[in-house]
Amino acid sequence: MTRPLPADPAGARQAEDPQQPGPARPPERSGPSPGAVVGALVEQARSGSPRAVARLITLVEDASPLLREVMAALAPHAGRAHVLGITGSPGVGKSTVTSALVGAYRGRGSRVGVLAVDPSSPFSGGALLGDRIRMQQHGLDPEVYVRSMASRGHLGGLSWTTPQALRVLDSAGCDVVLVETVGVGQSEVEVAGLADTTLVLLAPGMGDGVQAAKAGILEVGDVFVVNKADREGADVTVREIRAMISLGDRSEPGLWRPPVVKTTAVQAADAGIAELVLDIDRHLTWLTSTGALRVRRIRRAAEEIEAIAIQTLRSRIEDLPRGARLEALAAEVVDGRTDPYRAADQVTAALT
Ligand SMILES: Nc1nc2c(ncn2[C@@H]2O[C@H](COP(=O)(O)OP(=O)(O)OP(=O)(O)O)[C@@H](O)[C@H]2O)c(=O)[nH]1
Ligand SMILES: [Mg+2]
Repeated sequence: MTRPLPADPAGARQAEDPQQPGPARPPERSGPSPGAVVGALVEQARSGSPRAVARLITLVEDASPLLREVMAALAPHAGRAHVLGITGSPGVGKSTVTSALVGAYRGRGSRVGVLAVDPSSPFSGGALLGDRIRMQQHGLDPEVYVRSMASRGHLGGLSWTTPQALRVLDSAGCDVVLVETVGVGQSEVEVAGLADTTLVLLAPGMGDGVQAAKAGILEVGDVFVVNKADREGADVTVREIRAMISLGDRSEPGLWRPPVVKTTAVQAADAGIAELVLDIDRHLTWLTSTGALRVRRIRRAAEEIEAIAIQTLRSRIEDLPRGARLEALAAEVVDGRTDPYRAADQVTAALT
């Protein structure tokens, strides 16, 4: 499916492209200003260059000082992509369903972005998603951008890098962006915070229904997918999920009632995928017509702003002058010369 975005290691970047806006390049050197370089990169990304998109996402991962300009240049173009979050237990078929969805969206001419967050299966080079053979069929498709990211980067993970990478893919003109996260810990709840539409995948016979209820993902699912429907027990799982959904408080008029779709993503025929796409479309229509889309996106942007602000404060704390330095204060706390509250007051006072 997909052509993986070029890995773009730092060394190769510098050697290949004299315009590469890496942080190592001193601004006073002659040549285009960082602003001009960012502008050119954003233009290239928007006109469909996978390489430019890859570079912009690398700037996100590197927390490059250029990000501020990148995001300013991208801002007017944001908000057009339908962001789909895909979550579920390891091995349930998230990558395979993602591949099938990419195929379906490409079939109607959409430009598609895929972010795989913390994939448990190896995800590099040509071996992208679960269904490698199908992937290779789309290997030369420049309208599909795929990138895998570690969820716990040095800046605190999903809450920081993933929304920024999403922003790049969205502003680069993707009609749909699929975000795959492994359903362990908090990531499914976090991905629901990012997505316009959250797909929760389950498989028959894994006790997934019960697990889903325990993990709280019944609340975050907008569309439930019982994948591996070729296996025994799929209908039982569908019934279980339907029953659990109807126990929730979502059946009031005007509220979205999450559909449960059966898929068999490994078959060439992609059983259920067309229906899944229709349900995803219906959800987008519901989001738009009720104003829920704007509410979700405002909440998402608020989290983004907060994450950036916290990050800024954190680095300013690290840069504090000697007297208020965190370690010095910590030593005073350890020695009993002050308490953590008074120490924290000193830190915050020094920030203003
Ligand atoms: N029988 C059957 N197997 C499937 C189906 N969908 C996926 N699989 C298989 O299930 C295995 C796991 O699929 P993946 O798509 O890698 O699952 P995943 O949820 O992305 O896995 P992780 O990213 O490792 O959590 C692969 O061997 C797939 O070929 C299906 O509909 N039916
Ligand atoms: Mg996967």
